[in-house]
Amino acid sequence: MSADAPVLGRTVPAAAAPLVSPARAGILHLGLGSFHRAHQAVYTAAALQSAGGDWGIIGVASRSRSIVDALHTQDLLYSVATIAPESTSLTIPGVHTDAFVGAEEPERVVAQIADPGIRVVTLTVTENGYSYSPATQHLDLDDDTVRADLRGGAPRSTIGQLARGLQARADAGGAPISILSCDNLSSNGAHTEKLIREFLHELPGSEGGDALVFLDRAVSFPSSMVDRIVPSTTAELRTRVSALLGARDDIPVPAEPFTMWAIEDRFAGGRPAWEAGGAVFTSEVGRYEQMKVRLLNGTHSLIAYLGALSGVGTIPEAIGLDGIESAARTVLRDEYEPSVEVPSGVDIRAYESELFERWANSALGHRTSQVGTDGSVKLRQRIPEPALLSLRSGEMPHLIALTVAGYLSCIAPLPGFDPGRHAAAMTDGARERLAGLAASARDGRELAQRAIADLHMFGEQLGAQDAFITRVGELVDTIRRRGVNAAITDAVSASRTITREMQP
Ligand code: CS2
Repeated sequence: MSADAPVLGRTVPAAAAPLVSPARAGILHLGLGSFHRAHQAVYTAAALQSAGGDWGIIGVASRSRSIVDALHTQDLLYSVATIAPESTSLTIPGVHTDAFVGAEEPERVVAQIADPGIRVVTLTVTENGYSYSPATQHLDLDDDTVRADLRGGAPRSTIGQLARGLQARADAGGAPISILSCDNLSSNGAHTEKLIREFLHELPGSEGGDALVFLDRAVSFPSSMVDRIVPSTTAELRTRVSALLGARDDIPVPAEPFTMWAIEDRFAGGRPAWEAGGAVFTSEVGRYEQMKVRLLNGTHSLIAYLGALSGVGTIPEAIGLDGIESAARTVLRDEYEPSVEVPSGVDIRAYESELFERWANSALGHRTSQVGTDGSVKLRQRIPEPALLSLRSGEMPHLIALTVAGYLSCIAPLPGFDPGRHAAAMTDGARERLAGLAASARDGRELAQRAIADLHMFGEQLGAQDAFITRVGELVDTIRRRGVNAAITDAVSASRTITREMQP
């Protein structure tokens, strides 16, 4: 496709037409990244196609002007490229009615939340975006942005924007609304509600009082579990999609064919018919979250760190290595699965074998560095509880320990160890701090002690488990001295020994 091809837009003929073209918005979405565009946007388009309704989406990018500019240039259209191993198909959801940058127009975020036409606010702001302090287990009152938001003025944090928006909505008549978190956090609805309430309680005097009464009366916070693997877009995909489309699309989103959304059906102000796109409304969202965050995400982290340390750039390449596949099967069956209550009607064996097919989708090109990014926040959701369950029943979770050892080796390599370029490409808010600890650590045990026990990276309870910390330290040393394959063999065979000993 030549650079002067027509740019995708509502009046530009293209091989795929937008599925819908809503006149009015009913949803405000915070976090206009690729995941939202390949997930909630697609479900919302299906809902509008099947049942209509004023459920267009106003998309708010936290900081990125480039996505907002590109969307406006393309009449708010973009394609989702569904990439199966043998074929790629294109869909243009067409559900967005506007887009802007939250950091540039925070007052507009507040005004939109107050607008009675908006009845659902959806969020994909990542695990990092909730201003939550794991140390206090409350809203992070040491965070400068949160403190500034509490003092007044235009709010910059997501929780500040939501709380100020709900205050303004209460003042404007208090029409019912739902706040729907779509991030990989357990009990994400209750978590979001707790943080917003804490923000309102922290306001001086009785300033937050009316909003708190409004929350009791007319605001709901359903939990939801979201699932679809969405890699970062690439120049190659832009070219391929533009050629298939016959029009230039600068912001296509690649996604796997699999998609899942489990939602608690508690919507104070109504909701789109998302079931038309296959969403499951269920009272068992907690079970779905647990299953997904541990089996998919927990194992994904293991594959990403071991893969990067093996020198491979993508998840399919990593799971294609025998040692990593065997480590992934072992962690799933022996360490994650026993900690999960399977939702009714889900066939866990089928779910697991589908996971291996999804990870092996080589056409998708999902990068180990993408999954390995932000491990300091992601792993906290994925590993402490299953690890503690194993430890309390007298077993060592060797593969979870290996996941942590892989993470530390990638982000905080001990002096003299080079984890390679895929590990170097992982970004992490804790990298500098951990690298500082690693620089003066004598060995893996000392590094693990500092990260897990002193810093409480995975919470206080795991920080008190000496045997686990020692095991992580040993595996860090094995990776450094004998290589990642030796560490995989060691962890998998130690885990098999336990399993055999337990058999009658
Ligand atoms: C991945 C997830 O980057 C990661 O940590 O585990 O983004 C994963 O691809 C999605 O949760 C799949 O739904």
